[in-house]
Amino acid sequence: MINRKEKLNMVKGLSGTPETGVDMTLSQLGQAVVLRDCKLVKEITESLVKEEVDHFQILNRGLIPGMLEVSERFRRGEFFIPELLMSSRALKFGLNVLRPLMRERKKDVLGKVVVGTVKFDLHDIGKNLVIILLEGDGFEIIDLGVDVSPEKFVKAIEKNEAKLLAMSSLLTSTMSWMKFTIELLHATGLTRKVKTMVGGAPVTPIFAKNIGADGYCREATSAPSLARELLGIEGDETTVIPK
Ligand code: B12
Repeated sequence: MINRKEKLNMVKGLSGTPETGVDMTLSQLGQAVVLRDCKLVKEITESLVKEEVDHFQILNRGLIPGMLEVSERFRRGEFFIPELLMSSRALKFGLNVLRPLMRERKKDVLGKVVVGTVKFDLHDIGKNLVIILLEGDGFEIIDLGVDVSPEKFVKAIEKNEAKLLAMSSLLTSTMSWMKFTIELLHATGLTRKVKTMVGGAPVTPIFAKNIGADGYCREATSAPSLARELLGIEGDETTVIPK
């Protein structure tokens, strides 16, 4: 039976270059996501927390690069859907360790954000990354899940008095539901109260501009700074769509 230390030594780390200390462990965490090893992901995340490594570092330099590497390998045809789903499950083991700690740390809520994948679309891996990053940054999240209709988005915004709506779409055939949702926000007068941001692989800055979204970012990692910028909190390297 191999113990954890031996197993860790066998995990090379994501980047090819030699690393030491925390850098190496973060890199190994990413590799454990790629290897779809739920137990190892949990163990490495817990050990990094114990070493008092910043939770954002664990996410941004460990778990998320691991998941992005998996989607890249999928794109290259090296991985298939089962691998992708198993890695996403492994990622959740890490997120489950971090989530309660991140919630505990960020007591001051920056604002409520309604998040969901649009109508007829069941993809949620990217959306869930956006959620954990926004939540970790101090936003309160109302997660509507997948296959969310414009009416459901509007109801949740009204009920929760949310300041921001974040929509995800992974299918070209469902992207137009972002547009329909923004149209409904206009019709109900909610655009005066709520900002919108959109993302997902097929979404582009031009599409975001054309449908009247307030912001777009390609990667989940930029979502917190875009959200802050849209709400006038602070922000930098993201795209607020000029009207
Ligand atoms: C996993 C997957 C599935 C899983 C979904 C499981 C789940 N729980 O999500 C399952 C097997 C269910 C599935 C089903 C289908 N899928 Co699929 N799926 C994928 C796959 C392989 C990976 C998507 C993924 O999770 N990537 C990893 C995450 C991390 O990346 P991401 O989602 O892009 O998110 C990143 C950014 O886009 C961004 N982001 C995402 N959302 C948001 C939101 C905001 C606000 C912001 C700021 C950022 C942001 O942040 C993330 C990290 O940076 C892609 C192929 C691919 N390479 O993308 C196809 C893909 C999206 N699927 C595709 C298709 C066609 C389908 C099906 C129609 C297949 C079928 N014939 O049944 C069904 C549709 C089901 C439905 N109604 O939704 C096509 C879409 C083609 C198109 N352009 O329309 C793709 C591109 C595959 C392909 N090459 O053909 N799929």
